[in-house]
Amino acid sequence: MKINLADRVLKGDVQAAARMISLIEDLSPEALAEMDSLYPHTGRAYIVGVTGAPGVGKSTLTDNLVGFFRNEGKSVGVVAIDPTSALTGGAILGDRVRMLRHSTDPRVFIRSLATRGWAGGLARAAIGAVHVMDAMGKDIVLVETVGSGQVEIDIVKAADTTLVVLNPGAGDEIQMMKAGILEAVDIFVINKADKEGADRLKADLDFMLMTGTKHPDRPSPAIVPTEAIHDKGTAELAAAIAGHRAFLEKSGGLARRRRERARLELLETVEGLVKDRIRLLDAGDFLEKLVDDLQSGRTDPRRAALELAARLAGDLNELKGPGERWTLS
Ligand SMILES: Nc1nc2c(ncn2[C@@H]2O[C@H](COP(=O)(O)OP(=O)(O)O)[C@@H](O)[C@H]2O)c(=O)[nH]1
Ligand SMILES: [Mg+2]
Repeated sequence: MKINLADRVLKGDVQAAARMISLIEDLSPEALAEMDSLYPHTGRAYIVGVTGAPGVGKSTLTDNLVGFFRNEGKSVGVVAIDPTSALTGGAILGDRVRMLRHSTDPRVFIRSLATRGWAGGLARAAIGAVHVMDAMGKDIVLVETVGSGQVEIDIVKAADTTLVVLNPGAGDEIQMMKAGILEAVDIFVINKADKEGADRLKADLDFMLMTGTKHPDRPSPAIVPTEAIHDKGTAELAAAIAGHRAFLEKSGGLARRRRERARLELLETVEGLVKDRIRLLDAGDFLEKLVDDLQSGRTDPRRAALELAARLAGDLNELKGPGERWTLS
């Protein structure tokens, strides 16, 4: 008997979930069809993003939080993303080792995503993996991502609460932090508070927050010192996350954030569909012919673009039917 992958994920089947995430990671179009049937079952998990430079202690902190939430009886998913791992080689492996503590716990599901292809693909895969963990019934999904431009910003947008992890001595770093990240910070974590300069960093952050712009959906971010290697500050950090969540739920900010996320996901999916289709056209001669016409002055960019758009509309219309579904026998 064949059972759909998505149905197995919904029952919490770890193997099916792992397979599904691999398919998403490979950007397999068939995985998208499976995702269609998972999507209605998402939106229950609370998503916490953990971001910051390599080596600040994100994985150690994430591991501590997993332990804390498990003690509260919650089930937890972890998506660890490292766009730099192709260069450094060992980062993801390191994460696996650090999170080994929970790897045999059936209520913890940990998945690392390595970089494949372009950054947009990785962000898409990460958001897909979060949906899978959400649909399989995890109460909390932690998303660890290394600070690296666009991927980081995209992941940050996908979280309900975003933690930015810094270390003592990072005063200059906060000056250079990308605007897209800074605006999205809900909690600053000063990890390695055992090292010199933690108080100084806290003062720098306090000053920055005092002078920065305020946003109704964002209370001034909490600043939490931690010593992740000693599992110190974990309860305080979890309390800050719970506090932020309570604020969002009470103010209606959570619903607004999630609505904004749905909008973004819709627009990004359209963009992805159109780009993929243009790439397919690129392989044929339709595009080349338009370029010829354009170059020889037989048409103009706007007319050529409309012609291309009409062709894409026809191609995209064919995608509207129910997609192929993946099955495991
Ligand atoms: N001194 C100190 N070292 C820490 C602390 N937390 C993590 N580390 C160490 O920092 C290194 C990087 O930690 P990791 O969690 O892999 O950082 P990530 O790259 O941000 O995921 C490891 O050697 C940790 O043991 C801390 O609170 N104090
Ligand atoms: Mg890590």
